[in-house]
Amino acid sequence: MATRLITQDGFMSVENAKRGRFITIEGTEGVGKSTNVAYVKARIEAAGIELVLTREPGGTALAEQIRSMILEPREEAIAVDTELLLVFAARAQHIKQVIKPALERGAWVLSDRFTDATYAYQGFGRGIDTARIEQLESFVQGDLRPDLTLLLDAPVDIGLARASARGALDRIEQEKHCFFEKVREGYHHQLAKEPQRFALINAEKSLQAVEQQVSDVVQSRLGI
Ligand code: Z5A
Repeated sequence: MATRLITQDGFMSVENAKRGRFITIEGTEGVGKSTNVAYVKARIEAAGIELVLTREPGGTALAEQIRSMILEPREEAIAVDTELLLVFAARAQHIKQVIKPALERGAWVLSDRFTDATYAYQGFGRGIDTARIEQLESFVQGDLRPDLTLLLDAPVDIGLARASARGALDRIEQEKHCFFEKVREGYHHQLAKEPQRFALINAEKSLQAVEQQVSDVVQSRLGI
């Protein structure tokens, strides 16, 4: 029996023993996240499971506005702390309005990026102290962490070539090559910290070979 609670800020919270699964997909630019998100979504839905597909930064109207603030190229340089706080402001809204309610009613949530991206981009890429990110992570997320994270990994040059073939680059995509090398290192650091949560996918291979690896992970880790 679900217990319905109204939290201090007026959002509905349903405490339910049958929490859904929270799956995230991560990686540097152009490694194939969007492509593989579509594949995982199709697998979950084919298993008859309710799925909420979402992304970060974004996932709600307000969080999507914050995404535009973060990604649109602009004259004024954004301070690294501002960028970090914007990412977590969007995440707070996303969690409250979308992720938690879905998980609590038993739906699965598949997010194109989540907090590992903050450790990789703002932590390793921008050089913000990891301890500061950890503080914000516990403040905004409490104990919410993904159950499974697919890390698509490929050399930076390959991903950037795939991404730039698509057209105009956003503010972060305009960073230099060495920035993305640090981001990739950040993802490997996250993987080493929590190997049991991650599934490492070699995204350098052909689309078909990548999909096969993702399919194996979906079967072995999610049982579908
Ligand atoms: N960001 C942050 O800084 N901090 C945070 O906490 C969070 C995010 C959450 C969000 O962008 C930006 O926000 C991101 C980090 C920052 N940085 N930037 N910019 P995003 O996630 O929406 O977009 P992205 O990272 O730039 O992803 P992308 O460029 O859309 O790439 P993708 O989704 O990984 O790739 P794709 O669109 O699936 O594939 C790219 C192309 O390659 C496409 O034509 C595919 O057909 C092709 N492709 C894919 N796989 C293959 C293989 N295996 N072989 C050949 N071709 C392939």
